[in-house]
Amino acid sequence: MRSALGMMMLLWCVISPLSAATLIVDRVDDDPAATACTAAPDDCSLRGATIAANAAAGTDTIVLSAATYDLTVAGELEDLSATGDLDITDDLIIQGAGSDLSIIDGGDLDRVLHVPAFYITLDITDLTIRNGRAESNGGGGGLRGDHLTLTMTNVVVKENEAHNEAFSTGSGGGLNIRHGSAALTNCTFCDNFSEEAGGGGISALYLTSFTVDQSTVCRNDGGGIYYQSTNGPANITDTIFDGNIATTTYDGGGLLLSGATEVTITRCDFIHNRAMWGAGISVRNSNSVDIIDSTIDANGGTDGEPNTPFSTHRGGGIYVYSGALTITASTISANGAYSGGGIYLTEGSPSITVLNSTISGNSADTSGGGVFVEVGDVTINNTTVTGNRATAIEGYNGDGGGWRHDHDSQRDPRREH
Ligand SMILES: [Ca+2]
Ligand SMILES: [Ca+2]
Ligand SMILES: [Ca+2]
Ligand SMILES: [Ca+2]
Repeated sequence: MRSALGMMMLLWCVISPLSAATLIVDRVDDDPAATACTAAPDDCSLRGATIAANAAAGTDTIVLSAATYDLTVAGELEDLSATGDLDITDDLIIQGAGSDLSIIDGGDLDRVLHVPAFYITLDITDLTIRNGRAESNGGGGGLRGDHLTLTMTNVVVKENEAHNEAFSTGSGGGLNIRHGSAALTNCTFCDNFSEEAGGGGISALYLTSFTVDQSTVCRNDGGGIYYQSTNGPANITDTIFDGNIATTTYDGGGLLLSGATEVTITRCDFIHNRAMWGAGISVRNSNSVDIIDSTIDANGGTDGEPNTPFSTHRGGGIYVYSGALTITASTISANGAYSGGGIYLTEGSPSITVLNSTISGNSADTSGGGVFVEVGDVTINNTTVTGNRATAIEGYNGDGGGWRHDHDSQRDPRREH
């Protein structure tokens, strides 16, 4: 007969979770059979470790060396890590040796990482995800997940592609996450591509929390970040959006907010981004958007060919279609567009408040060098508007060098005045 202590120990063993394993990857090939991951050498590939971590209950940790791990087993539309993308179906930590030292390379065969199961927690640290390619299967060339609790720290996501995704869902060349949350710290999302749906770097939809801190979003084609959520706050801090272009969506070169609330952008730089509307930032149907201590400089510009992403039609710095935006202690400078070089407010009757800021050196080829208010309300306080220009190109008047204001939202927008 067992003692009471023995029974308690037995019970403890039954109800306690299995101890999570640390799976040390010790070979760089892509063999799905290398799942043992024991102390013996050469028995643990990254794909094998992923399969083993999925099979064992608990939050396992996969540890990578300073090496390049090429994914070479072709076969997309597969969700058990046997082929194509590495599919993660259980809570997992992936720990690299350094963001530029441990590299997972998708070889353009499929996306790199996929979380096909819901309500997974995934923590990725100190590695690079590159050369993923999502082809008609949900976007997210680097990483794709729904209802995912994602933490990425010191991670580079570059040169991934997403193709043929419907506009309504967003595509996300580097990262596509829907529902759940994402916390991205000291990450780099650069040189990714989204063919149709936006979010060349990141597409983040319906999240309960979205934080981007001390990160770089650069040279993504399809726009830098596409964000849509009314489920919780987004905080983007100390992050640089540089050289992104919205070639496919035409909207929001650096950042596209569409149907978002509680978005706070603090100490960020938006520079050299391009789009047809809102080369730096585009705001559509989004409320409680705050831009604080930020710089929006040298975005947009025109090249004599209107209505291309390389030649900004409206809103070199910021385009606001609808919603409410507050800009505080920020600089909007040297941006260019055909209309509204710095800021353009249009037909959804947005309202913006500009406090303690500078709007300078912006230019329009037609009207509203600094600000063009087609329809909407502007409250401006303690702000410098200086050195902006509206030049007349052929067939247009150049008016409102600093400011052109056509209609307040309360007025009949059809009335000329
Ligand atoms: Ca081993
Ligand atoms: Ca596990
Ligand atoms: Ca998959
Ligand atoms: Ca797969």
